[in-house]
Amino acid sequence: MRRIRANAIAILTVAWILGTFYYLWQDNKPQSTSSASQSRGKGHGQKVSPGRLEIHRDDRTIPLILLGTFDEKSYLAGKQLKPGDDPYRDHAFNVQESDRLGSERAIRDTRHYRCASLNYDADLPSTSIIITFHNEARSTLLRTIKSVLMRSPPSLIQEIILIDDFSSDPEDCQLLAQIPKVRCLRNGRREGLIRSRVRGANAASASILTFLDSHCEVNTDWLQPMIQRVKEDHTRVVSPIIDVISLENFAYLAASADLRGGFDWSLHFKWEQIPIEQKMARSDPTQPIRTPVIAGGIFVMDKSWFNHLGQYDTHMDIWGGENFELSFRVWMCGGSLEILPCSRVGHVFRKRHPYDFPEGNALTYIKNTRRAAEVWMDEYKQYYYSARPSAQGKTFGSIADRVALRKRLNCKPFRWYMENVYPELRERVTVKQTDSVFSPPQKWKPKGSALQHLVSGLCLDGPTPTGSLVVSQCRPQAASQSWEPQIIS
Ligand code: UD2
Ligand code: MN
Repeated sequence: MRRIRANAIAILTVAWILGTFYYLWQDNKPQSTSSASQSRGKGHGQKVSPGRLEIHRDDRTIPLILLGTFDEKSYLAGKQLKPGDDPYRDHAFNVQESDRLGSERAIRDTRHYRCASLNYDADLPSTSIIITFHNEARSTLLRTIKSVLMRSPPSLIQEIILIDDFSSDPEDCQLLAQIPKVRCLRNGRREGLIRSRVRGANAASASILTFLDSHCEVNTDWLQPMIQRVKEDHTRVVSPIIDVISLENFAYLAASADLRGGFDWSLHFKWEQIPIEQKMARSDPTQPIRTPVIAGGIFVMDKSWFNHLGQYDTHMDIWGGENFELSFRVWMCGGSLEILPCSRVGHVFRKRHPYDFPEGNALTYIKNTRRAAEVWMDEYKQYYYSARPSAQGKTFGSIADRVALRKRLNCKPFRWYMENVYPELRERVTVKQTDSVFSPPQKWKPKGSALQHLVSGLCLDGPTPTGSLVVSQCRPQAASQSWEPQIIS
């Protein structure tokens, strides 16, 4: 008996020692990007894991030659927070903390460790980086630029085009043009990010476009995986995993690698888990993740493909909705969207817009998303109106040129997108009928769905005494106007 007990203790001791060694080994291994806590900002928050800060071997002091005659000290000193000022007021992030970090810093390499052993073509084409901004903080803008110069192979950076969207101080942009490869284009009036990006794309001299927000920090080898994918197939539009830079203390946090872009019927963007079947099928964590939509700000796209597909809808104003329009267009007109886990870019996600919208925030978002829904969503646009009743009756301008574009490009119907790219959206259909909201059966295919003319205020009504169906003014509570979707095969 005593012998058995001694053996058990010995086995437990060995197991404990082995466990301790395994734990230490795991901790020393390059970090993968499992999620721990959650941080959200305007629907763009991602799951993050804080992890350790490691000085990365590629982070060297930037050779002076890369900055040319640019005097970064006086540039940063030119705009300082005054004592007593609210550090969140102008940028909706803690600018004091950003200024304290200065123009560059080491960040943790947040990629899966297997990414480091991937190889890319030696002759990848170069890219024009396009960054539009309106009243960006100097320290975040400069860190974005310097991170690009420091963490990209120089031969891949053709130029960095800044579009100053009529910021209050023209020098924010102009002074940066002293940095070699950096160009500054200033709008003569506020255009919004959509028209500004088109201006930048038109000015670009490289065959590949790379869009970035003005408060990013790119991570190790961020660019090569994206350019490689686009080089192999020019119809691919690719994004990195977008890591989180804390708006409070500017900590660089790894985002989960299991997320893709999604949305609900109100055209509200959200990060969502990759469907379980796809997750199970992913044996290689370095493989691209198909995504129904991209967040919008950070992506790489072939320039001739961008032009062929109609750039952006330039009647969209200021901010919002352009990511849906672009995503639907790419998928439905012959391309694809993917997130590349081996490319990581940090971004400061905010909880509010720090800038004004001349027509108001809500109206602008409605105008932009209505344009996307009207041009691309076919009969499914009724679910958009159902989820966003306030969009009804709001002006959105003429969409004739975008409808003509869709026809010219011979794009597939939205139903194809629903069935092939984002079938999960179907399960989320909620149709407002009278006062109740109901969800359709799980396997419901919205072919010939119950009709409700939400725009005109007319509803499908019936059956009449003669057994026919009519369209009449919507009456809440009217049983004759209450419909359920049915499967029509
Ligand atoms: C996200 C995208 C953003 C854009 C937006 C939807 C990411 C990381 N960000 O919002 O790129 O697709 O969704 O429209 O995916 N800006 C201008 N002029 C303006 C307003 C904004 O140049 O009138 C600039 C701004 O300085 C920034 C960029 O546009 O560099 C995006 O604006 P944001 O950072 O406020 O948008 P964000 O990240 O909330
Ligand atoms: Mn942003």
